[in-house]
Amino acid sequence: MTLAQAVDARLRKGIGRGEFFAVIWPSRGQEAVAAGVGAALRRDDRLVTTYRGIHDLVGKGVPLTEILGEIMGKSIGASRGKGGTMHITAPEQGVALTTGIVGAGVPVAVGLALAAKQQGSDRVTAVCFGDGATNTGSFHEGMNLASTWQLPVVFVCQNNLWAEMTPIGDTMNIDQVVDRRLAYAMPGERVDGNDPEAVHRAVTAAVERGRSGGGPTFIEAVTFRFEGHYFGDQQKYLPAEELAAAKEADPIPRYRQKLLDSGALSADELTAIDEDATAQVEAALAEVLAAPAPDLAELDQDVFVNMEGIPS
Ligand SMILES: Cc1ncc(C[n+]2csc(CCOP(=O)(O)OP(=O)(O)O)c2C)c(N)n1
Repeated sequence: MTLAQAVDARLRKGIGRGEFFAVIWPSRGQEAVAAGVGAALRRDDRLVTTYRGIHDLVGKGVPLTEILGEIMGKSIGASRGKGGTMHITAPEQGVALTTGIVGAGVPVAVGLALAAKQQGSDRVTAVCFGDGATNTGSFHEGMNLASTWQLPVVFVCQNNLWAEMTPIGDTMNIDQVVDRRLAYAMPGERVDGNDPEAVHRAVTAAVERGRSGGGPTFIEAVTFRFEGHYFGDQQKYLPAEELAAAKEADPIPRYRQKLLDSGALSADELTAIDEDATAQVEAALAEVLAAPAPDLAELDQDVFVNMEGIPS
């Protein structure tokens, strides 16, 4: 959680003061979901997420140089600097892709899970998306096939209550996104997405179900995005009281307090974790800023795979 927050904060600071150029959709506020999902997955389990998924990549263990490098178009980026925030792939950590097409990650995740099943692998695929994505056809098509074929997919809706500048109540006539699973006879639950332990518990159970052949699960993690849709979004459409109330439930100070109250960690230990996160981000950033842009000669490399000879 802390590391994801540090990455987001440093990116916003650097872009804001013109230190570097990057386009981001801030994940501040949603870190507990990423931490709970990432900690519940095995390294070889697959993850598909969105443009807002930088926190998810951190949670899955993608090296910071690869994340920051890709966002800044550098050759050391996960996609060699040619994909940007919306096209990050990190196969060694099981990250199949981030996507800017709302809902499009869902059928990709279903395909990855189908491949695992056909290969006899016990790999599970988790897919993160927003509440708005659950209004798309691709979401429903993916849910239907995952259920029909009982595929090992964990659907994680990071419900931050807004889709761009539109509140959730303007686009769906249901009280809870989790109810959408009922149309596909899929098990699932709605959890507090600002509680990393609640997310972790739910995703762990879902992963076990998928791994043991029990099929897909749908999890709705209710959270909030504090910084608007994109970096620079003034959020004039967002009622100030709603933002203030959401910040009351900020997962980072809340979990810090919980760890202190339970005696799990001391204030000094928590401060050391914060300092370590900041140091990791600064070290990665220095490396990224010093790295070159991709060479023009490799412009058309890694953009096409010849499938000849690859078994279907
Ligand atoms: C298929 C498609 N339709 C519309 C858009 C434009 N668009 C970009 S983000 C967004 C809102 C998505 O909201 P949600 O799924 O809740 O995710 P969040 O941004 O809140 O994380 C929209 C409509 C798009 N990128 N792709």
